[in-house]
Amino acid sequence: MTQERELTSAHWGVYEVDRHEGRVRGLKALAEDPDPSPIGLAMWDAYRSPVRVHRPAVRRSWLYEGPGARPELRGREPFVEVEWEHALDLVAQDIERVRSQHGNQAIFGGSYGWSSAGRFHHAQSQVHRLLNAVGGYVRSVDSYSLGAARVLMPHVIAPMDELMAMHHGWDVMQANTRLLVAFGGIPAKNAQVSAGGAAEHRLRPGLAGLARAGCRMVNISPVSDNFDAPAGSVEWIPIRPNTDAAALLAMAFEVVQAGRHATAFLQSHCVGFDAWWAYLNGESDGVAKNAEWAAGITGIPAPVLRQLALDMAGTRSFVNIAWSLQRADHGEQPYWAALSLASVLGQIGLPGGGLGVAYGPANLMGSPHTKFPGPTLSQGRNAVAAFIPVARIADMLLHPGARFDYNGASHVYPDIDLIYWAGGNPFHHHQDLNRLARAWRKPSTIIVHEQVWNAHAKMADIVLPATSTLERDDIGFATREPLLVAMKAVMPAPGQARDDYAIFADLARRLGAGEVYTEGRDTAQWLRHLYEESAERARPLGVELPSFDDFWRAGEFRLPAAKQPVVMLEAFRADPVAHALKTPSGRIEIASARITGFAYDDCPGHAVWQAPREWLGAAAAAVHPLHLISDQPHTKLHSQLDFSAYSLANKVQGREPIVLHPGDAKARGIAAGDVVRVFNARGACLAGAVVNETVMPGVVRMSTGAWWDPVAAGEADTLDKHGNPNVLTCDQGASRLSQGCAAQTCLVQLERFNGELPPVTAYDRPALEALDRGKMRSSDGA
Ligand SMILES: Nc1nc2c(c(=O)[nH]1)N[C@H]1C(S)=C(S)[C@@H](COP(=O)(O)OP(=O)(O)OC[C@H]3O[C@@H](n4cnc5c(=O)[nH]c(N)nc54)[C@H](O)[C@@H]3O)O[C@H]1N2
Ligand SMILES: Nc1nc2c(c(=O)[nH]1)N[C@H]1C(S)=C(S)[C@@H](COP(=O)(O)OP(=O)(O)OC[C@H]3O[C@@H](n4cnc5c(=O)[nH]c(N)nc54)[C@H](O)[C@@H]3O)O[C@H]1N2
Ligand SMILES: [Mo]
Repeated sequence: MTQERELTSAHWGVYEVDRHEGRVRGLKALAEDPDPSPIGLAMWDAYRSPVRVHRPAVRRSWLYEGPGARPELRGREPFVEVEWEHALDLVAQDIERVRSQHGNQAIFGGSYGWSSAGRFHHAQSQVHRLLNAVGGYVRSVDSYSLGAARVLMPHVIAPMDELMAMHHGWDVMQANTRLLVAFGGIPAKNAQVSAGGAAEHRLRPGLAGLARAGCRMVNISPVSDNFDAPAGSVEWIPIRPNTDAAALLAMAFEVVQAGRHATAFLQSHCVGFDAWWAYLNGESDGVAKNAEWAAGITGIPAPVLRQLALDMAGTRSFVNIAWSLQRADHGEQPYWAALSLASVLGQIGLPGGGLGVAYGPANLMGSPHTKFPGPTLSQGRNAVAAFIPVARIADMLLHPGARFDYNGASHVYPDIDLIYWAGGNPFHHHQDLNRLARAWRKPSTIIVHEQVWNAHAKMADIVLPATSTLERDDIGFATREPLLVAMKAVMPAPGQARDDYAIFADLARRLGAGEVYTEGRDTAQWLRHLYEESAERARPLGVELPSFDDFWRAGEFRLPAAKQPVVMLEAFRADPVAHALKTPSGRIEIASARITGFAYDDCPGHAVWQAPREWLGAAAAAVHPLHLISDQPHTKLHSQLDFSAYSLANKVQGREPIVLHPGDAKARGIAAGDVVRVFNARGACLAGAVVNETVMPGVVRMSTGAWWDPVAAGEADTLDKHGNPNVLTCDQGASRLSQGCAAQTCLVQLERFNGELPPVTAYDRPALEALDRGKMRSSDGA
């Protein structure tokens, strides 16, 4: 095999390296990708930006006064650039300090985030492996993506990862589905990504095919521009944010009331329908959950909802539910209600029927390709038992020793003295950033590996510069994608940046765990080893990989497509005994005895409507009358590449755009292009007004991703000049069951910003100083 083209992989896609007479000129779209993402093309220029971290750097007070010195100055005082050897000695000494003084349970290595696409240089796996090699760390469980659903769904149907990987292929949908009802749209912007790299962007062609096949498509959503089917093929039904559970309950009620429910399926494949029906028809609380009831909550006219429910019962129908719906207070309920509605309709397991969780959030769903176990780095064993649900990080730091509920048990927040983070950005992703900034003062030491001087790096004590995916060899692979990619370095690392692996290998040696961490392999040997392990696992599935040398020479390997069309839950439908689910009953649990047993007031034993803390029907809406949706950005992945030309071109006067309805703009004297101040009791930020009717009145939409940029650097409770919606969002768990991220439950007010416009400084480097050896403490050794 010889190499015909040179490929690289990012979460946004597989790209071709554009090489001319030996010199790389940039990246270009993969020839066979039907809908390539422009985001990744921006990597080539962006990774040479001056915002990259070039040298190891230590916060001044921490360096000269020691761990724990003046934590309130994080983000505000200069960094001192030091040699690699010095920096690694400091990190190693501090890990030893914490281990001997407090034990490994004082080290937080949750380190949540996506980092880069290659499967070996996956920063999070690397940091977990390092910390496990030296005695373990406090970990985080679940994700910001799917906090509520990851905990709920295994109790009532199946783990989310299994469900996501078994969606009907788009071909199956096109051949069978006649009515597709989506809650929260099916946006191509989100399906640009798949963790590890999408080689074939299928969403837009998939929806176009559905339209051609005459499938009726309905979008129940507070915004209209999130369903990327051809123009004119989608009916939009606006819904008040966070009220979807009420709509779903009413749809189920109307189907049963009309006698159109699938009694046989409910008997053979489900448990708990009777208990749920007692609630739906008002036996248990005196309120029938009919379409009129739901209209008062959701704003959807009762006849519209009733007719839609009956239409679903009358044809091959599918209900799709975006992940954003569960990223909310009581976020379990729309998921459980959608599953219960799909069960009442009885089409789960039929081609093109049932429930999707979901088409849209990533490219994975709808793939016709074989599920194949790709290369993964083992993280080792963690000797520390303590953990937190991922979005409870500020609670943990603020309330060490306090108890919290999670998934049927009570746990205690550990007392953290050292945070070690690689491959994620909490000052982008966490809710109520002002609260996080206060919580961030708790530990004595915060160590971060970063590529760029974002807020996360600036808020650390020790910053170690990491390479990007274009600067190192790796293997690119994403679940149910067609290509395995030999990612070869195409540009030099900037300054003294090093691979996370190389950093951790040197650190492990200092901590006496060099052999455990590296197993004696360098990067090239690891790539070969991971590839060969993966080839072993593929063989029983009938997938024969070429030798590593052949793969590396060819630069890519095309995986075979699945032999059969993929039909979601087909086997379970055909034989619910032989293919029982992993739920306690082996069936779909419309009511769950186990969850009932947890006795949580905020998540009872079947799907219910409970008003969220903040919504348009809440009393608080009198003061903060707009519901803020902070969705995923179409110009980047989270905060990654926020500084790229492609992302910057989308900003309004340098601020993140906020979309508002013309009526809401007019009432506040706001015109398109104005800078506005968005605020509530938790915080305030600037944003750039975009005025149109893609959002319903009372709703504003600002995507995540803008780097946090407070007017007083690093300081909580000052205006964010740039537009990170997380200064506004609420940092409380979805429920006692999941403790999931509830970012979409958020009321705000906004006004025109008339003051002098402060410049955006998010992409500036912090002040950097040279080492002053005279100031070093004698014990520092270096
Ligand atoms: N309001 C609101 N907030 C949200 C959400 C929302 O919907 N609304 N969504 C949530 C969701 S679903 C998610 S997944 C999170 C996103 O979570 P984030 O943590 O914000 O996003 P990531 O893309 O994971 O961040 C990756 C970070 O790792 C760095 N990085 C990339 N490659 C490497 C590498 O090789 N080595 C090292 N050391 N670093 C690297 C990047 O520079 C970047 O800072 O945000 C959550 N926050
Ligand atoms: N380009 C790009 N793609 C991404 C990401 C990215 O950062 N950039 N992030 C990736 C990650 S980590 C994740 S977890 C997924 C997330 O995938 P999702 O969570 O599904 O994505 P969102 O864009 O937050 O929300 C989807 C839609 O739901 C709507 N919505 C919000 N609240 C409600 C509600 O209460 N009811 C209804 N009916 N609709 C509502 C929003 O308007 C939005 O259009 O996306 C992935 N894809
Ligand atoms: Mo996510």
